[in-house]
Amino acid sequence: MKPILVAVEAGVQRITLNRPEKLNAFNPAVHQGLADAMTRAETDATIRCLLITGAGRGFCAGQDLTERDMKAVGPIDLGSGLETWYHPLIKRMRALPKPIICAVNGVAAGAGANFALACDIVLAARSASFIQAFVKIGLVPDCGGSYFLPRLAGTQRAMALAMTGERLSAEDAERYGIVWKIVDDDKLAQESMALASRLAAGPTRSLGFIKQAMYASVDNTLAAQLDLERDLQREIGKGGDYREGVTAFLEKRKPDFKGW
Ligand code: T3D
Repeated sequence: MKPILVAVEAGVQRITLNRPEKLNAFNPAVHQGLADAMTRAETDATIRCLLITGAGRGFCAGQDLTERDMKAVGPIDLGSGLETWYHPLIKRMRALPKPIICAVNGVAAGAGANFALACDIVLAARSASFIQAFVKIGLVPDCGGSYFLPRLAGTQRAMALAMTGERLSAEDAERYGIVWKIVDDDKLAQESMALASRLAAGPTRSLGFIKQAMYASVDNTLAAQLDLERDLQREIGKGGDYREGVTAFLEKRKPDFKGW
């Protein structure tokens, strides 16, 4: 069974984590599949939106805990796995100038939860849940969790979630601002694909710039952010989609964006 399923349809690259018997836990094969999918997304101009989801009843249970040898003599170096796999993945997702939608179909735990938070828009099935499971096995949040969570939910909630490892329901995740929308379980695949298709037919370059601006704002001063907006607007104004957008408005028709 392939650990990652990839299908491209109408400009959407759908990536399905596919180890349902292990709740789609990360192992090297999953990481390699994701790295390959990212390379394709970065280089294939026909891909204009990514949609990530999980097969079976879970989204992703984080690191496959059976991969580590607890009987090993001497200290275990968990940093190298992060450097080899997780960090490049998260950085590439953030830098990709195309939207990434996550459809969280079930439990998202540990690195699986934070992988979801690294996506640009998160939809969650009503039965989904999020667990900062790290503390339960004596670890600290990784995969960007200590960066994303306080920024999305606030320090108090992030701290409590990380320290208790309590399961957060989809309803509470929506209330905390961790997910954009909750969707009934049987509608998640359809609704997430509809959103992805809509974005894939959108002004891709504009969407990439929106992503850049929103993420930069977290660390920027207002003055720096105004400068960035000016630079991005100057650049995007030279593109075909801006002309098409305004022309379509004036001609009272739907725009036909080409993604540049
Ligand atoms: O090592 C490093 O590189 C450091 C980096 C760490 C990053 C991390 O992600 S640390 C956090 C790792 N993840 C966890 O600690 C979560 C472990 N899983 C759970 O706590 C529970 O499975 C869930 C709360 C997620 C779901 O519970 P439940 O009751 O719905 O399902 P289950 O019965 O526990 O799991 C179903 C199967 O998936 C089960 O297999 P079995 O017994 O039927 O053969 C279970 O062992 C397997 N599974 C679930 N999570 C993992 C896993 N197998 C390997 N690794 C997992 N993380």
